[in-house]
Amino acid sequence: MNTETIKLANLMLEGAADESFSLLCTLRNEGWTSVDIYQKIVSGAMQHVGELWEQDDISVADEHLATATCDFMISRFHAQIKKQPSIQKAMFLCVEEEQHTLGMKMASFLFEENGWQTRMMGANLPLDHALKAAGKWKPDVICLSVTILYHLPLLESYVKTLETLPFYPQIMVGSRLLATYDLSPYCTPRTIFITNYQMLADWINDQSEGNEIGAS
Ligand code: B12
Repeated sequence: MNTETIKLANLMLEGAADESFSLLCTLRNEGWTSVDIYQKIVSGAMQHVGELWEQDDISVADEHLATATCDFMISRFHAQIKKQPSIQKAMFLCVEEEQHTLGMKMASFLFEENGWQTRMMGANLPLDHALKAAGKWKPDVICLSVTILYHLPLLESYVKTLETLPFYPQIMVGSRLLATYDLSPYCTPRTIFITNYQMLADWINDQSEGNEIGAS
């Protein structure tokens, strides 16, 4: 873990919103890409916070403060990034009971930077509501996020049900569990699995080069 990552984790643990934001801006000015800032710095810092929490070196309140500061910081950082004109549409949601949203949120920012319209439906969205919202907005891609192992059985019903929509959306799944588990038994052969933001950026670039969504 590099020094900037640890520095950011410490700033977030202090609730230092302005300084955390400035750190990301400094890295951007030094030439870091959004992909690397989100992956190496922000994700790395949150993982570090998780480790401190697991080892009982910080309290639940400390971890909540770091999470809230992170959420605010990435939104502020993304707000000042130039976006491309929007054409394609991507919708983001966590399966029911799932509260971990930061990974999915940064993924949505990368879509936006690359000229996609997005709808962030956030944590804990029941399937029937997800289905209705998607049916109305008709996104090209529906991105699902699951972090907690015991939420995995729900993933199957989300993927299979959302794929029945008549406009045939591409389903994408992002999860820290992909590093350890094969999630394909919970999905369909068409499902795309994304483990990190470079992989996502490559997939998005592939779409803008004219490859049909889902073709891989
Ligand atoms: C912040 C946090 C929380 C916050 C989340 C708030 C929020 N708004 O997100 C709160 C306090 C709510 C929380 C609650 C809990 N948490 Co928690 N949490 C974390 C922590 C510290 C950081 C998570 C994070 O944001 N990481 C940074 C992001 C960027 O990483 P990520 O989510 O993995 O995303 C990456 C990829 O997976 C991918 N990705 C993820 N989603 C998507 C979506 C798309 C479309 C794409 C393309 C990519 C993508 O992109 C990222 C690339 O790096 C982790 C520690 C850790 N190691 O991650 C624990 C952790 C995930 N939590 C854990 C646990 C146990 C819990 C609780 C059960 C604790 C409790 N007893 O209440 C609850 C469960 C809540 C629930 N029902 O969901 C465990 C999970 C263990 C496990 N094996 O399941 C962890 C690993 C901590 C630990 N070491 O024990 N948590």
